[in-house]
Amino acid sequence: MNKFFATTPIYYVNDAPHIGHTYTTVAADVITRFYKQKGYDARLLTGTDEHGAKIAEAAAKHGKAPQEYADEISEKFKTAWDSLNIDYARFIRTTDEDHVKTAREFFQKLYDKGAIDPKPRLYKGLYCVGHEKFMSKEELVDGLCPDHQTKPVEHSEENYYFKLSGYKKDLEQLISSDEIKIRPQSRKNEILGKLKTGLEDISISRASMEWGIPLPFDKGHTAYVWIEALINYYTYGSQENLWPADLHLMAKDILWFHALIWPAILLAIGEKLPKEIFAHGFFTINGQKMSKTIGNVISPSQLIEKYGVDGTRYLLLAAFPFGEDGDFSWEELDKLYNANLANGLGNLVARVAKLAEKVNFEVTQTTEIFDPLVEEKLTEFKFNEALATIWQDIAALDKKINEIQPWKLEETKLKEFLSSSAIKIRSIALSLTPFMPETAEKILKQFSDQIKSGSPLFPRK
Ligand code: ME8
Repeated sequence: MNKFFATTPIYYVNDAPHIGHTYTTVAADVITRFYKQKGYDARLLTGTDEHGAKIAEAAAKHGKAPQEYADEISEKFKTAWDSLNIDYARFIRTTDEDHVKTAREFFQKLYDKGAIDPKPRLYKGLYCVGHEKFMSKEELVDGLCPDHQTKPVEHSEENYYFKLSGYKKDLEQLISSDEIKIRPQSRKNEILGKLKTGLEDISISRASMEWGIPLPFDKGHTAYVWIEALINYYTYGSQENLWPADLHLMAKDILWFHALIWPAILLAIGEKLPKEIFAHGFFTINGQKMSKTIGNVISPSQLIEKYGVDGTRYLLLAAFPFGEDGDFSWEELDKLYNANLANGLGNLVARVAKLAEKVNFEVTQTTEIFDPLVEEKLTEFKFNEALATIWQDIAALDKKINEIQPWKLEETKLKEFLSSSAIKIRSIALSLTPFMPETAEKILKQFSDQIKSGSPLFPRK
């Protein structure tokens, strides 16, 4: 059996999940469900990133121990993904015992292979806790991290170093040849461009950060949280015989870690490399960056409450091209919902079902097909185009009904028309399955045997 192993980033547990995390997770779920539908052993790994300064500080702010705080927030992510029908194979936490064990073994291997300098040395730098990374002076704006509006911490301590600089040539070759496929193409070019300017060795341990995994070869240090977090993919993948990953999905903010540091440390221990890394865009809300201070953070439960589970899944991926930056606003989402779900799909299904019910129409042929164009778009991560393709079919059938006016046809002709319409609707539902699994199932059920009118799929807003 072919396998398909996809991952989302593991999200920080400093705060509850929002629409940003939801976006990536829904996209990853749609892709994984699509491969499953094609007959692959398709698995999705998601979870939470729980060690390091960012989490320790958030916990302290709430007067809690890091583990207690991580338990609480991690549960919120899990609940959110469950309520959104995310079909993950494993929800991994970096505090899980098996991950801690794998991470320690991984660091030991890096050390034994000579990829880590044998002795720590002084590292000085400006550390942004929000990013959990060092920032160069050029990246700062007026001395502040432009993403978090915070002043980075001056850091000066003995750290172990990973010899990243030695992997420049290999990485250039692997990335330019698509052996590690980085997409969209523009991001690949960006990474290759950055690579040209050179790679520096990186610090991979902390001497003063207790909330982390102690290094197996020096208990006085904990593992740098980013390296430890990346290993989560390997914890699950190697255990399940799924390594290498077929797809790491994320936004562009963390592509650097996935496209360069992650392959380098895998190369260092002689492991296989991920096949594809896809970085989608970053979106804003009403043109503004999402932030607690502005008060425009949208939670997955707010979306579900308003649009339902499948409505939310649809709207996130239909709103703008995947890969590019975009913008969400409640007004736009309402508009899309009414036009394409309440009208569009919902209306078409109700219309045909009503006609069929009147004449006791029974579906005898179930020859639906998954639209090959939708399949093509999905393999290229063009979610909004895949959906647009399905909605063209919806519009075409709607138009045909308006033209033919089947309610004026005599019964045999009407039944012929219903028969071909039912097959089209079933095909639409089949192609919709990875996006809107519950709705698709409902439609397929309704359009089998004797068709009956049902309650509206998407009540109008
Ligand atoms: O970076 N637009 O976790 P994180 C699009 N723990 N996507 C967004 C978004 C937005 N406005 N906001 C968040 C971390 N995301 C690390 C990852 S992996 C080994 C460790 C999504 O909680 C997007 O997927 O900051 C982005 O890459 C991710 O959330 C960052 O999540």
